[in-house]
Amino acid sequence: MLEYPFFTLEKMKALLVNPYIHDISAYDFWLKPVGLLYIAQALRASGVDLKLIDLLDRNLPGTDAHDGSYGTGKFHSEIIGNLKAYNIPRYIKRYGAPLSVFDEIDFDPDVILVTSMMTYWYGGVFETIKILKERFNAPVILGGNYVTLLPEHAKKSGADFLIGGEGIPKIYDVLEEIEGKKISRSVGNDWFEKITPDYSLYEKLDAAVVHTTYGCTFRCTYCIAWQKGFKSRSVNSVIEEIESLKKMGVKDIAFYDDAILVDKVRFKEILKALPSDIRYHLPNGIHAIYVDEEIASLMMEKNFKTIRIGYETGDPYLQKKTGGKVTNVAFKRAMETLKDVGFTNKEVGAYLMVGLPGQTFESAMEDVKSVINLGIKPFLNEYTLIPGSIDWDEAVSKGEIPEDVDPLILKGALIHYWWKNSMGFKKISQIKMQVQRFYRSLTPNP
Ligand code: B12
Ligand code: SF4
Repeated sequence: MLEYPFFTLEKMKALLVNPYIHDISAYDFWLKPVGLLYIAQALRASGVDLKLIDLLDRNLPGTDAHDGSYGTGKFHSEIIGNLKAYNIPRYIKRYGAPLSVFDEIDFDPDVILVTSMMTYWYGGVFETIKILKERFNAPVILGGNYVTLLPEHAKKSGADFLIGGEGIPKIYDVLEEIEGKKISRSVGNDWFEKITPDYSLYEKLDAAVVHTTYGCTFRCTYCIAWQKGFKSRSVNSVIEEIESLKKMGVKDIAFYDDAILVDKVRFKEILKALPSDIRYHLPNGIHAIYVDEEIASLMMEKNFKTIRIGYETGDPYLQKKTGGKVTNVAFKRAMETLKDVGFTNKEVGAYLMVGLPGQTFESAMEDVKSVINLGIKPFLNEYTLIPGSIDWDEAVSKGEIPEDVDPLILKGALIHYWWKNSMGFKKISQIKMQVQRFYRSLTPNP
């Protein structure tokens, strides 16, 4: 447990904001602004007064958000625009609480910290900052994934300070600049072991996200998680965090790790020590190559309700070319192992990517069939070209993508309308229809 040191920032008030999403679709898969909640804990330890507005919190008053299963659910949303300028027949919506929530805020911050996640969600970040600037007279610091990947673009956000990368310890430097005095630095590069996300900022919390590792040891060409390096926490700190979430009334915990199975010995120890009476979820694809019988049985015993495996493509050439995290043999073996201990397609699903550069319609269709034949649900991810990824660098250097492209239209569901390296949205729609037919076949006729 962290010992809170002598405070030097006791009077500073920070408003923490998880911004709106502007997108054509969005769903709450246990979404929590984990990075911002880590920053919050670091600042709390320095004596800062904190208030959180999580605009994506479905428990906020005035929303018509709906609950789905196990703590997931639909966001409140409003149509705010369209994509006619790009010849794409889709509407843009604002996802998150109605604008009236800003009238309810009874807090006068000295500084405002805004987080960001997907690069293509920048519109929601910009709008949120604009509202905050109109409502409060305080400098805005913007951090998170979008700033890390697109620092130049983020200069247009309206924020006064941008912090890319891990955020700790840089946040102290920026607060010192704003305050003009020294701050007690409670954590440094060791933040991942020493602190946990500050969930006490939520009035009502049914579900929470936990990270047991940060970053990834693989190096896939379409991903950027590996650029974060790799850190892993001690078993004790993970279990302590989950025990305290349980005391707060949390019923569902989603692990958001990129590479939770990489150290199998450690993960098995975590599984053995996991508290009961909680449902566990692995929504972020796990690595097939590390699934073994003991892991599968422990996950069954410990009430894992959502397991997703990152299969992406069954084309051996593309598997290798994109980073080699999975093979067909490893995938099949992992599926059999999970089924042998009693998991069914209710819990287990495979992520399949569609629209990868070089992927044919026929091979993607084949992948859907082979996943269904294994008795597993396919979950399609339309390929997103991520700024800063190896694929991005290649596409920009070959002139296939203008470097100043609007990040919004790189999003999976949009890039396939226009990018010549993709099989195209018409073919992707056919693959989606195939998957929908399968889903309908699972629903009993009334
Ligand atoms: C969990 C996760 C998911 C979850 C939930 C996503 C969601 N809707 O929130 C699931 C599994 C559902 C998911 C799905 C997808 N994801 Co995802 N996902 C992640 C993941 C693994 C973790 C994010 C996280 O919680 N990190 C942990 C926290 C602690 O780190 P952090 O957020 O970066 O915060 C740190 C710093 O940024 C900083 N910081 C953060 N906020 C602030 C604020 C301030 C003020 C400061 C100073 C600092 C600061 O401090 C923190 C501590 O160091 C990231 C990869 C990654 N490793 O980050 C990908 C990632 C965000 N996802 C990505 C993608 C592409 C997707 C999908 C589109 C995949 C697909 N093709 O379908 C889907 C679409 C999701 C959707 N539409 O919602 C990409 C995003 C690329 C982009 N263009 O931005 C990432 C980066 C992974 C990748 N493939 O490279 N995802
Ligand atoms: S796709 Fe998965 S395995 Fe590959 S680098 Fe990203 S997180 Fe790691």
